Amino acid sequence: MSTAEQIRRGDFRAAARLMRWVDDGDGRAWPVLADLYAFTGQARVVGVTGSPGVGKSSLIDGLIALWREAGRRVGVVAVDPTSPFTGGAILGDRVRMQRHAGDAGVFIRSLATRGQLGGLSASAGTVAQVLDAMGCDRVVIETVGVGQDEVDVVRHADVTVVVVAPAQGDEVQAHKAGVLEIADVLVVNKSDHPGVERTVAELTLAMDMAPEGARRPAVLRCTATDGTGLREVAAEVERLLRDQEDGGRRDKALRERTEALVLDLAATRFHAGAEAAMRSDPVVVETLQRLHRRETDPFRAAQVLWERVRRGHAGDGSPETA
Ligand SMILES: Nc1nc2c(ncn2[C@@H]2O[C@H](COP(=O)(O)OP(=O)(O)O)[C@@H](O)[C@H]2O)c(=O)[nH]1
Ligand SMILES: [Mg+2]
Repeated sequence: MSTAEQIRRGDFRAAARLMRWVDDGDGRAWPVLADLYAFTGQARVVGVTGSPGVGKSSLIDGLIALWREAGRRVGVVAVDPTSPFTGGAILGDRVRMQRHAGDAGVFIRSLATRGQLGGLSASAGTVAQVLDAMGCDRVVIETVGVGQDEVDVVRHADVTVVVVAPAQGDEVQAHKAGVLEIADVLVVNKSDHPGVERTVAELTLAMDMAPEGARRPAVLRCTATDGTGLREVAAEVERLLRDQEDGGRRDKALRERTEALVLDLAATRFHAGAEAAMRSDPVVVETLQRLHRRETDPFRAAQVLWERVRRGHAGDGSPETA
């Protein structure tokens, strides 16, 4: 049986191995991913993003329980590039979502590195596809909402939930800046903490003042640790997913996402080829020497590099290509 088939039949160990390959940028992942692609497109992907410690994992834990109640299979990809030590975030998340550990309808996977298949975003999107092919109908991508890479991750989501904690002082300003563009649902978690009313009021006001045509995410409060407000968050997510389906917007989004993935993958391959060429292609090496002697410039050098990689000379030192 092929690895892809094993994974489709729900072999967790084969799936975990594939995801590790994706995480490590190991080329053995490629043919398996290629075989799995035909079986993707069923899962709805929910991005959950926000600063470390706001309660994303706790919220996801609650959502998993509700989805399981509804008979859904759930996959989670946790991305935490701010924690290079696989221990921290991942063990933490495992513990947080521990009660689902023995449930065959839940698959939780953490990505530790940026991967080489196309950066963090492509790795997360790829792992989400694997979960999709495994038959998960809901896939959550948890990501720390800092930095462009992390924001890019939500491109793979149908619906993005931004989680914030009650703000102190000027924090609300900072929240507003980052969340208006990407949030479909805005969750003020830790509503058992002081400052929640003010935070909800200010965020609601900010959303109301959003320009015409901009997203107007619902602002919901929640206490992930005791489940207060959780059903409302889940209901809003499901409502948005249904809306997309009814409006035919889902297919369009899926097409855009798949094309973006192709771009990511192609760009990554170009980048790898270009790096190899800079070391080993005599024409490129010579061009770089001329560059350093100021006999050419970075713009022309980039053109030479592009042409050499495009024609497949990278790493090929044979005389006729030189
Ligand atoms: N008081 C309170 N604590 C919470 C709430 N949600 C999460 N926490 C706690 O906040 C800490 C960080 O939660 P976690 O889910 O790991 O946050 P993440 O880093 O955003 O994934 C943990 O100690 C949680 O128990 C909440 O609604 N109220
Ligand atoms: Mg977390």
